[in-house]
Amino acid sequence: MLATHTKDRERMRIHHLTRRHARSGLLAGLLAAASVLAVGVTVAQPGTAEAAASLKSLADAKGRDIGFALDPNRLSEGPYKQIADAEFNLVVAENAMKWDATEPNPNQFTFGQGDAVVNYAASGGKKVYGHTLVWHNQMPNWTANLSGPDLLAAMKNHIAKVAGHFKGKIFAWDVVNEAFADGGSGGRRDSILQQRIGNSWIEEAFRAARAADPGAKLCINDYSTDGINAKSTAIYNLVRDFKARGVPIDCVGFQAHLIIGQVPGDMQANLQRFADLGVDVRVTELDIRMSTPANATKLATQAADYKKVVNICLAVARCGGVTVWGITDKYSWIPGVFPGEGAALIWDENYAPKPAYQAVADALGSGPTPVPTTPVPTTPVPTTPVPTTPTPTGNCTVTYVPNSWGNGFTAEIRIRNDGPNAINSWSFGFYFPAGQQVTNAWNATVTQSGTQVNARNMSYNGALSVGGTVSFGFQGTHTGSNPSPTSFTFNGSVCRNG
Ligand code: 9MR
Repeated sequence: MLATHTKDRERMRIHHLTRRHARSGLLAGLLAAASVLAVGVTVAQPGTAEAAASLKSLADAKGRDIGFALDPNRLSEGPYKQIADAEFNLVVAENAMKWDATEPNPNQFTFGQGDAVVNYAASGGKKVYGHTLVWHNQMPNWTANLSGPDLLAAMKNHIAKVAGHFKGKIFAWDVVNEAFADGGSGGRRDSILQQRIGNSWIEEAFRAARAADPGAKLCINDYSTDGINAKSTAIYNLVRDFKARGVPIDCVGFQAHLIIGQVPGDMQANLQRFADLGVDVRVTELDIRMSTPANATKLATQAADYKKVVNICLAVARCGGVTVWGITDKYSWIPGVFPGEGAALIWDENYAPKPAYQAVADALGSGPTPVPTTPVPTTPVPTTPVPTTPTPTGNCTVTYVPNSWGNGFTAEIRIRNDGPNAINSWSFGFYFPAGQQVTNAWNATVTQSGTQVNARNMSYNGALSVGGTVSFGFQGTHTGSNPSPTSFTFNGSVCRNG
């Protein structure tokens, strides 16, 4: 069932990719502009995010990588950068190092965006995973009409120049991406590389990459290969053949673009069988999508799935780590390719950590409970680090007191700002567990979308000192049972329940 589902979706995905890519520049600009308006000016708080436990510190302690796909243009957005800085020890370029981005015209190279990724990583001591030297998708137009020998020469030149340019800065490259066919054939994808160069194109690519940067590990990467199936077995056979013949290959990437509730039961066994061939493995593009809108049940399933995948990697000694394919649902590729699906990442569209954040932390950590990195709204740019209040379990405490009757209820909510900073405005969120619906509110502007509720301050109660409290309330309807929400976010931080 998974195979059929994935196959149909994949056809649609491939169909949309080119169109989506063409749109992406304009879209990026619009979204960036919109986000500044929505989020307001935010600045990183030196020291605060790093001081708290984070996914990064937990992964560092385990000696594994926790990575994310970076669009360097988003780093100007405060919350994005704050999370990127604090939560990850590995960076991969979401698009900046692909063939169309780096060689838009024959033998003319543009490394500005790729260099921005490398420089960002270097500034924060993060590893860079290279993605990707050769992929049938996002090839520049000029390659479309090349003959077999010319395409092979162009591919080898591309690899030599790109891997050469980044030599010494990339610890591992996806040399070849998505070279195998969907479905059960176990064959190669029918790409122009395959058609014009023939079977040898993959090993030619790996040999060229080794020559260009002998210090980088060389990986093959693909999707729908997370479990044991015809496609993953085809890659398994290729790796075994390369090893036997001395063709350079060091690692295999499993993208893990998954659907909630569908982590393959044999994923660990699959990664292990590759590791047993003598290559490293890693989860390279993890996201776990659902039909939208999200609700508490789907988010709980998603959290359990994230935890499973991280645990699978941790259980395989040669699994280098897990990379998530983006930070926030706001910029995920999924809704544009799978309409009606999304919410696949671990921070939501407002940068609030979802249950999956804690699940990843739980899987990674035996240490202290991490405080999720969240945007900290501020107006003045502080000249010195803001003193932190020691609040290891969160930045806020919430009491939620419902008063129910028949099919109606009111709820009074009291929030304490536990720091680290005084704030000038707030946004508060939760999910209703049983179909409740807000009808009117006081002391806050409350909106509801599906089961998701968001409250924002009024003009008179946005400012809260550290230790300060604010209360608001609302009236609503329920369908007979009125269980209280269990998890609340306040300016993106998960709160303690008081
Ligand atoms: O996330 C990427 C998106 O921004 C691009 O428009 C798209 C173009 O094809 O590629 C996306 O990333 C893909 C990755 O490079 C390879 N595996 C599948 C990813 C999602 O499509």
